Amino acid sequence: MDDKKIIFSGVQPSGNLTLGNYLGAIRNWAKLQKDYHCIYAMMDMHTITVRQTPADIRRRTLEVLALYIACGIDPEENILFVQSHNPNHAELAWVLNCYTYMGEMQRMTQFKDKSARHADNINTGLFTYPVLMAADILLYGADYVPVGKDQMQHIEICRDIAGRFNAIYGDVFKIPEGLLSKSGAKIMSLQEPTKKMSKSDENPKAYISMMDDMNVVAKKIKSAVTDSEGVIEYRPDDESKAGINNLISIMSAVTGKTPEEIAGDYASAGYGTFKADVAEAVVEVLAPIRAEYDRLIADKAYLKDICASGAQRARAISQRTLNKVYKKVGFLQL
Ligand code: AQP
Repeated sequence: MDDKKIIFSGVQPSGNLTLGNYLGAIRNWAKLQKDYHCIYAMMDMHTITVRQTPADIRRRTLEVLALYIACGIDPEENILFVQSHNPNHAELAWVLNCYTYMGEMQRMTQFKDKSARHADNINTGLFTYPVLMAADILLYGADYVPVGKDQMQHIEICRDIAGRFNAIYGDVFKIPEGLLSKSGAKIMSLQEPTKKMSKSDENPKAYISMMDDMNVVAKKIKSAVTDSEGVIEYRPDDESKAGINNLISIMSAVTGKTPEEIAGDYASAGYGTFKADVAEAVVEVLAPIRAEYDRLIADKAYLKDICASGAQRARAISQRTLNKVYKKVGFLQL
């Protein structure tokens, strides 16, 4: 093995991927593949922390893989696999559960949000989701985990769990670092811009799906909630400007200009003109990805082959970590 560092990340096939998933995560993964050994998974085990339709998870798992590739991730250079195809994730998660405190999990923002949204199904899987996520990362000795801002708290807890384990048993786990993208790290809902854009939002107008037709993408941006002030200024700390701040952030992420430059460009423009230009810029980025996705998703056999070889490679790497952990905690080795 050369001295390239290791990257691990993944997306849950819990809905159609959004512009937030793309700008906050996947787009950066493609950029990292030249300089790192990258392992990217379809995190199907995480999806069942919330009730799902089984056929949808199955279908979306291949859709997510096709999107990864359509976004420029090379399936030969990187390891792409389905989380549930590698049982080591569940096995390490169990061990780590025994080194994680209830109080730590109770503090997790995502647990609080999701248990409020799914009050009829506050299951222990939802509670211990960050422990499974810690196992996902630690199994591969990942140096960096590129994520959106919403997941940084889970990276912190992963570091705490790994550090605690190492303090007892010696240097078993590499302590990973979260990697935030420079722009697009938190794209907000188009309808409630103080909330993050989520693929499982009940209101489809709140998110831009990577599966939306381009005219739908444009329509959603044009009907994004803004304010009545009529001024295009970037004021990230002013909640009343959350809608305009979000559109500026999206424009910044797709054009590479800074939010201040964009606000300057549109200082004398109306919201209608600005929204039309944001829509055009987003469509310009998404349309070629969508065309490539349509081509890839037609070839299920190719996608399944990638899953099979990815799982084999992922198992080989992660087995070494799991063996070490089992030995350290005292499980009999034959
Ligand atoms: N709105 C967002 N802005 C920037 N980054 C985002 N990510 C998610 N939403 C945004 C990043 O995408 C990666 C994959 O996320 P995930 O699918 O594992 O789960 P999530 O963070 O819970 O995303 P969703 O869309 O909100 O899913 P649901 O609705 O199923 O809970 C992560 O790196 C995340 O930070």
